[in-house]
Amino acid sequence: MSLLGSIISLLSMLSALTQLETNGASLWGTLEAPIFPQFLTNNPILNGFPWGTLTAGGNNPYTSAPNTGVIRNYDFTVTRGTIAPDGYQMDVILINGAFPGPPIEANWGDTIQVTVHNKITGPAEGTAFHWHGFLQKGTNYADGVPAVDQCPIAPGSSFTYTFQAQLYGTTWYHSHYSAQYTGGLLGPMIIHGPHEQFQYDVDLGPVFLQDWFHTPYLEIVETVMKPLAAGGNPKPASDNNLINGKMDFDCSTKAAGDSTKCTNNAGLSRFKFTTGKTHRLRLINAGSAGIQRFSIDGHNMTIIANDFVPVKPYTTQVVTLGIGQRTDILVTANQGPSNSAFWMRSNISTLCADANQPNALAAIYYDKADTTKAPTSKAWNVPDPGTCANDDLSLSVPVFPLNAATPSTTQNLDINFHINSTGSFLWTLDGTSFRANYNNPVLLQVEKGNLTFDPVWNVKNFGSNSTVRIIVNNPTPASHPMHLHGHNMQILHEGPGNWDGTSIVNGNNPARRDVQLVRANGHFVMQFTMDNPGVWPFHCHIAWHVSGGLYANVLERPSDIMKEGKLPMVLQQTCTDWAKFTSSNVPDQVDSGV
Ligand SMILES: *[C@@H]1O[C@H](CO)[C@@H](O)[C@H](O)[C@H]1NC(C)=O
Ligand SMILES: *[C@@H]1O[C@H](CO)[C@@H](O)[C@H](O)[C@H]1NC(C)=O
Ligand SMILES: *[C@@H]1O[C@H](CO)[C@@H](O)[C@H](O)[C@H]1NC(C)=O
Ligand SMILES: *[C@@H]1O[C@H](CO)[C@@H](O)[C@H](O)[C@H]1NC(C)=O
Ligand SMILES: *[C@@H]1O[C@H](CO)[C@@H](O)[C@H](O)[C@H]1NC(C)=O
Ligand SMILES: [Cu+2]
Repeated sequence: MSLLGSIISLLSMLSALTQLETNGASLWGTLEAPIFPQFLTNNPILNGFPWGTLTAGGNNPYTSAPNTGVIRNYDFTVTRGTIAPDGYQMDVILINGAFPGPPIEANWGDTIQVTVHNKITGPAEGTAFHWHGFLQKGTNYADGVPAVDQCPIAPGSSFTYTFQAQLYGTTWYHSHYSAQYTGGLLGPMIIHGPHEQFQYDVDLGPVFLQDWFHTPYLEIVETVMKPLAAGGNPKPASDNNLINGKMDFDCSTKAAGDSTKCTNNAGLSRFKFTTGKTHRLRLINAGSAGIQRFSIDGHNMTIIANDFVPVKPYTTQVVTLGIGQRTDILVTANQGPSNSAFWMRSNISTLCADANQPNALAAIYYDKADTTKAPTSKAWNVPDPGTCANDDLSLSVPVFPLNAATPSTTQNLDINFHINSTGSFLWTLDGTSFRANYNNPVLLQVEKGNLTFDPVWNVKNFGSNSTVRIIVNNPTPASHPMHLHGHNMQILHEGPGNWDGTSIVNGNNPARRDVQLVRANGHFVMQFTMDNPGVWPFHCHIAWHVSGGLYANVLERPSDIMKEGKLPMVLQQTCTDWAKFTSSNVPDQVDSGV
């Protein structure tokens, strides 16, 4: 019997563990989870739209964010903890005791303010939080990448991030300190905005898809970075796949490791559908390595946004998400009577990542279904094409059209790897394997007018170009979800081999998003408008690949960074606090640092 088969045969919808034991102080995955909007105490949605007459199709999202003047405050306390999301007990790091972390909710144009208290002890560890996909126009310093925007938040210290929700839709936040987010520091973000091109009845909120490892993250990073001859392995296999932080695990398999830590039937995530109504689900691949193929038995999905970009609605049975990518879908509960139940599935593509138990399940119950019973629905038969690529680029047509302007500069940034002289496997972008200097953030150095960088910081200075086109050739046997901070990339082309130098898909309105998969032995071509002075990471979002150096810093309009004036003094304070911490604790930076 397959692993999944044995899990289903063990399956009872009665969990063997409490919610506190599996997910700490989180309600995600339970029938008690809130629907949205929920947390907006001052909720202008209830009495008219805060974005007024702005529409998704009629206003340029990059220049027309409203300024609501509303501040959404969140307070995050980060501590170590022990939970068993899938029944296998793990030492993790938690935000306010919850896994996944608490949702952040705001309206387009609100200011989000999050204070992060680093209470990680035993042992102490730095941290820094990134807000994935936000433009951070005028607030580059709030982007949260250690060694780029700030020094790590030292244990015992706090840091407040303040930035505007300049785009809207679905995203997530996560630690950008080493591979720390894979140990638990992550959570969803929902930004409400105009959606006149589609309507729905119920916003079910985030659906976190996450490959899960039964080894603490730091141990995995050590294995990834170790010389190959000493047991190094740059491709660790995941142990399970979670939906909203939950899945069962079969403790009788040899992957179970320490069986004293393992409990069967930890409990699956459950969702409630209202019969006849249309539901919005916000899919987020928040994992470490695996590509997710998401589907709901018996139901079509209508795709309405990819990353922070509303798209012309299109229908599909399966959607593919690389790490960091989001897809918002609409699903109508019209495939049976009101006591129906169906499986939600998310499969890790095993042709693209090693996974011991790749297939995640969650239960969807129509209103009158018996929630103590497991669904019995059959999966769509849509075989994995095995390309490790995103779905057809031509389908993703932004609601607000922007054409592909002629670039003022074009640069190749090839992906590759090598084994260094001491035997470790390292990834390179444009020939350099990135390594962070936690004590000397790039942005702080640029502000002082020093544009001479350590070569291992892999800084690409694009000066004052208007539009930059980047060709990423990937002659490696692995696919990579490539993420650019501070921008939506226009994705001009994607495919096997090298780019032919001319082909562009939907040139008058190409797809835009902030993460794009480049397939194994393939390429992608993207461009972005240089309208956001700053230092913007461009990197692979596979945790183990960025640990291995698959990362560059895009430097945009440095003279404008200097002109913009002084950075908040609290940034320099992070370095003072970090220097103080490291004078008595020497952190062992085993990986690239980001
Ligand atoms: C799903 O969509 C396809 C078109 O893409 C259509 O032919 C089919 O009838 C739909 N199925 C359901 C169950 O809605
Ligand atoms: C996911 O995996 C299950 C179990 O192997 C399979 O039945 C199903 O068809 C797969 N779904 C997709 C969309 O590949
Ligand atoms: C090779 O890479 C590993 C991992 O980053 C590092 O610890 C080691 O110092 C590197 N060797 C050399 C000679 O730089
Ligand atoms: C500029 O920064 C580089 C890299 O951090 C450093 O080596 C150099 O000394 C700095 N130059 C000046 C003039 O401060
Ligand atoms: C544009 O970018 C290229 C690097 O691709 C750089 O050499 C050039 O100086 C930049 N041009 C301007 C006007 O800054
Ligand atoms: Cu990668």
